[in-house]
Amino acid sequence: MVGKDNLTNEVGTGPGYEAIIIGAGVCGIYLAYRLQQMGLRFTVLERGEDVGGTWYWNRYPGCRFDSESETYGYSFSKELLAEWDWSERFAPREETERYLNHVVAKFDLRQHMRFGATVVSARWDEPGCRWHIKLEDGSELTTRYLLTAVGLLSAPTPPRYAGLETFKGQSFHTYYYPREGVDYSGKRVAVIGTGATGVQLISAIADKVASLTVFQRRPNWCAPLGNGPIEPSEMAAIKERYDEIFARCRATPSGFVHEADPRKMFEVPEEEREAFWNELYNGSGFGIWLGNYKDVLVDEAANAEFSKFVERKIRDRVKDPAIADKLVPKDHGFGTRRVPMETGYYEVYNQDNVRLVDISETPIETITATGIRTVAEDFSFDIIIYATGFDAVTGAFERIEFVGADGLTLKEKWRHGPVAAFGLAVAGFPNMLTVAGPLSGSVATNFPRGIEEAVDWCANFIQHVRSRGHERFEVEQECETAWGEHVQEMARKILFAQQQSWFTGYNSNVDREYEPKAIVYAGGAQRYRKAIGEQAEQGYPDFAFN
Ligand code: NA7
Repeated sequence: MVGKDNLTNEVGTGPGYEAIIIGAGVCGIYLAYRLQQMGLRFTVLERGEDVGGTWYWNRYPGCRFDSESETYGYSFSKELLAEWDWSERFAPREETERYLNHVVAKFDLRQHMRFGATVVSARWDEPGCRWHIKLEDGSELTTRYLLTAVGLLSAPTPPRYAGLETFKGQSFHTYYYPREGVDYSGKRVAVIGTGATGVQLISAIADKVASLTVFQRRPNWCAPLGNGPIEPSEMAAIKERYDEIFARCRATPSGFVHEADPRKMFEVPEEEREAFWNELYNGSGFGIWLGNYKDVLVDEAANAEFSKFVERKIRDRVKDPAIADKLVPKDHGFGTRRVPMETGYYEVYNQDNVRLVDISETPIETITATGIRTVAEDFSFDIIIYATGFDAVTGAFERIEFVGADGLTLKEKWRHGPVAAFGLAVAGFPNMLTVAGPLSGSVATNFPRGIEEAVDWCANFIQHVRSRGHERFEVEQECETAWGEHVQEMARKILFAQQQSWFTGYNSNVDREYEPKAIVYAGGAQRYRKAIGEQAEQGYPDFAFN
């Protein structure tokens, strides 16, 4: 669909846009709302055929929030909050997609959006003081400001096994799950990957397939989601409490309702500790991760103790001790990588039709025409599903060729790891804001809570620039460097910094020219809010304006 604005703004045929937003997911939608309110001439370019980003693409069974539903909606409109009912504590994908469509319709944002619009390059034109944008379909647009809302987990990475193209059955990455659905009845299905996605998918399809073979390289620490319906009376009560709920989210480092227990684990008697942990395990959401004793994610001894507790749970739930043993992570402690939340995941391995193949012991050699060959065995499948993750945070940027003021590409600039002041602005890339980009405080949080603040900051910033008649802004190099150091310093304080996970830029299917290091801000939402808030209050001292 082509929005009405777009027809007059091809290069040479109109004045160009004041702003272009790339992406119509959770972040791009709210950005569009803010720019529309400010009266900018703008468009949103979206690769998908409709709105939703993550919630548009990931159509695999079991895909749902790990955020409490009532904390995931936008908070900017009381009317919107009052009219939307969530049906489950952790809403399924379909419901979130409906919600985002509702928001777009309610605020009449679709008129600004262009779908099936894949940006291939964005080149800064210094004399013209604007960005030149090229789309895959050959069209070219210009804009004064470029705002990226490209998503953190939107560049999927299939594995690099030989023979991938030779498989004669059906195969796909979870991100590109077939829109028409998949018929699993009577099918022999393989799933490769056991991150948050694989865990959701495996649990959802295990009883629908003839056989399921899970190829696991490294197990993750998973914990029960505790999902359930939200009854109408409960939803009504939630609506009464929205101010309180959002205030609570603002008061926690992660933007979730969960806040760490102020006590250190070893200060608490063992019996009491065990009771608390059982409560967390039988509770819901990320409470077990973010609402644990305050030292569990920072102190190795405390972390090891809690990991032992979760290990016992896994061993209790999986009947075969040898399989249970394979499901227990040995190379990292609980919560030092992203915790997949599950519903009946471990019990799946008690089913006769499910088999776990440990590919750290027997690696995959090749994908064949009929299935998968490991060093030990030839497997035949009808369907192979790759739940192999994403080129997280930077991947979506790198598939667009951004060329900055001095001719350097963003990819080249980020070769040794991404840099961006406050995760929002990159030196050498004027008039561009990387909303929810690498090193920003919006990434490792309850996403809508994080992006609402970042979007508000960006919108106010653009307002500042326009109202003073500036044509160009660029962040100072010193600020970018200092922010990069601060990000790493914060990350060193918690245990995830050295782990191989998407928080640290690790993905075995992508070549990196840097060792794992934080690519998201781990200093907490309050610290981040303070840093960007001070910039705004002081008139953006770390930016140059012309
Ligand atoms: P993740 O968390 O990056 O998980 C990817 C999984 O796929 C993980 O178990 C990987 O094992 C495995 N993987 C990746 N490449 C391969 C190859 N080549 N062979 C075998 N196994 C492989 O991605 P998800 O999609 O699950 O979750 C991403 C985020 O989405 C999640 O954090 C939520 O925020 C939502 P490895 O650990 O690398 O050994």
